[in-house]
Amino acid sequence: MRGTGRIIKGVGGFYYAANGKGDICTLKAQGKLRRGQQKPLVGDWIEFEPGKGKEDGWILKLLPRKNALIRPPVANLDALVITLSASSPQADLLLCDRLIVFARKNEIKPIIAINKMDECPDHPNAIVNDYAHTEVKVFSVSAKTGEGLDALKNALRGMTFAFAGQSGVGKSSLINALYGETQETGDISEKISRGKNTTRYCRLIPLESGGAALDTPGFSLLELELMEPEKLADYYPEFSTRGKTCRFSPCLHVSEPDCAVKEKLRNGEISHGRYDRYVMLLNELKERWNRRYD
Ligand SMILES: Nc1nc2c(ncn2[C@@H]2O[C@H](COP(=O)(O)OP(=O)(O)O)[C@@H](O)[C@H]2O)c(=O)[nH]1
Ligand SMILES: [Mg+2]
Ligand SMILES: [Zn+2]
Repeated sequence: MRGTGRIIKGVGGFYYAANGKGDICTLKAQGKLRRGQQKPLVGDWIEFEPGKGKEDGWILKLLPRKNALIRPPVANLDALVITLSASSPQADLLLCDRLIVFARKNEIKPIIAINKMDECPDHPNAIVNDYAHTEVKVFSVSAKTGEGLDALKNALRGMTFAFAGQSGVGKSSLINALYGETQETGDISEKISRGKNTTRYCRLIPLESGGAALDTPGFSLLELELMEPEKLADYYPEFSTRGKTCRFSPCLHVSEPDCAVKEKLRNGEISHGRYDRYVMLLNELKERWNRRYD
């Protein structure tokens, strides 16, 4: 009997789909899909025909996607929890901003979790202030003591989300603390991923609350998708200057005179840290944009 479900894992041409009743089916993609170059992704909602007995079933159709990422290869992601550490490793805010742009460009909601609060005697105000006007919610948490986890869990309820950020910030520990022992932490996972050739593996963990957690190592090394440099500011809501406009259009908000964004920066409505990192990402994009036909 036909059913609808969601792909939670893909390995060597086989897909594993959950049908929402706790059953997992092993499926193959129909030739029709492959010929149409519609490669099923983890996270895809599908129509499928389960196999009879021990046979594998077939994916019949991919349902429309909200988004589809190339790296990691996943569809229909709702939120990205950008994880920082309040102690070590030192928070990489350039990576954080890169991930925010990446998320927004793909219609994924960015959320910041500052983990290891148990090791931080003072509240990490600098980071919180830096993101005050960015429309990114910041949660201070500890996977070790459980501090702040309920609030984060509530914010993620019903969503399909992934944790991203530097190695060692506590992504795996947070997923474990939030949803039970679903993955390996620290050097165990590193040994496993080095041992097998599974650096690209990616798996969705369906949650009782209805959402799903994506378990993937694939978000940390990230180059922004190439875009016109002048588009970068569109992903910084705090740069929006309702009413006032920059004298030049387009304006990159760097050295142009009468720039409304720089005025906001002078008035303290944009954080200097965010702005300085915007200029770094902008320069990187400009350079790649100029070389795009090389
Ligand atoms: N003190 C403290 N240590 C933590 C916390 N969360 C994770 N760790 C430790 O940080 C290290 C890296 O954690 P892991 O979850 O593997 O990080 P990942 O690489 O981001 O997945 C491990 O030794 C964890 O025990 C926390 O909230 N507090
Ligand atoms: Mg990990
Ligand atoms: Zn400007």
